[in-house]
Amino acid sequence: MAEPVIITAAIVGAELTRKETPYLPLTATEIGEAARLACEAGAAIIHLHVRDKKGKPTLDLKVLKQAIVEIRKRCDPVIQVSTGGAVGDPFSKRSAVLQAEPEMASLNMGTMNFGNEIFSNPIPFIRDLAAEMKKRKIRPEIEIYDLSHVELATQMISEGLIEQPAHFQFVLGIKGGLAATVQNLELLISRIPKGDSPTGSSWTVAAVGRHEFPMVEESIKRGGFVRVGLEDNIYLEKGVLAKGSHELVQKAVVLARQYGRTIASSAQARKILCLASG
Ligand code: KMH
Ligand code: ZN
Repeated sequence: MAEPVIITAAIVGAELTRKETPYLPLTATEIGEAARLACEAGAAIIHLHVRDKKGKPTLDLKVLKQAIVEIRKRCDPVIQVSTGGAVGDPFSKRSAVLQAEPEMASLNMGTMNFGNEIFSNPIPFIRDLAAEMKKRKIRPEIEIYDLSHVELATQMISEGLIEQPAHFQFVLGIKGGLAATVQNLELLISRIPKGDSPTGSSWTVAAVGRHEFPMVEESIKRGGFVRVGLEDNIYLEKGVLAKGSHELVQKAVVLARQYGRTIASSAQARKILCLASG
């Protein structure tokens, strides 16, 4: 029997602006509301970036903590903070978000072209982040954009720097990373360590733009988990803007049910992902 589908909602992101969609939440209150709607729709995890007063991406700890407070007032998702930040953010600030003591954080596994920019993740920085997460009992979500990232993660798992069972996210369709194809997804699934737990490593898929839902479906079919949300895709259908990440979560829920999968609550997600709070 496949496990319930853990749905992550990436509700803010760091690249998107209100020019692309008026539905992007920016303030702590808006982020809290967007999280509430996403959770009511079926999200168990909120992947979190935050914005400053001008709507620009920020890693300011105060702003981050305020958004977490507003989310916690309304709902109880697993909060996964981004250590990726925005392209070009300094490493020190990207590490400092761990001081917010989230249950999970993203761990990006390599320097790469990211659209027309460079997303910088040198190995010493990745290792420092992983060590800090381990120390603070924050579960990493290992962000995989390329096969080489799986190789590095596997090495870090074998060293004990990332604890098993590891949790992977396959980010597909970024210009500079692996394309969002079934062949690439199957390759990645076949290459992640099986782990010590009965279920082995867990994995989820985030595909960008028009690839989001085709890859959600492929993941659901194969027993995986999914991520949707404005960070990755702003359209519900071709030419129809989603009025928030919750509409994308609702669509993922419908797809999951079509394949006989149930939807994980945040309590189930905490157990499945072996979070400290689970
Ligand atoms: N904004 C991207 C450069 C993460 O959250 O860890 C990186 C990103 C990944 O969004
Ligand atoms: Zn992100």
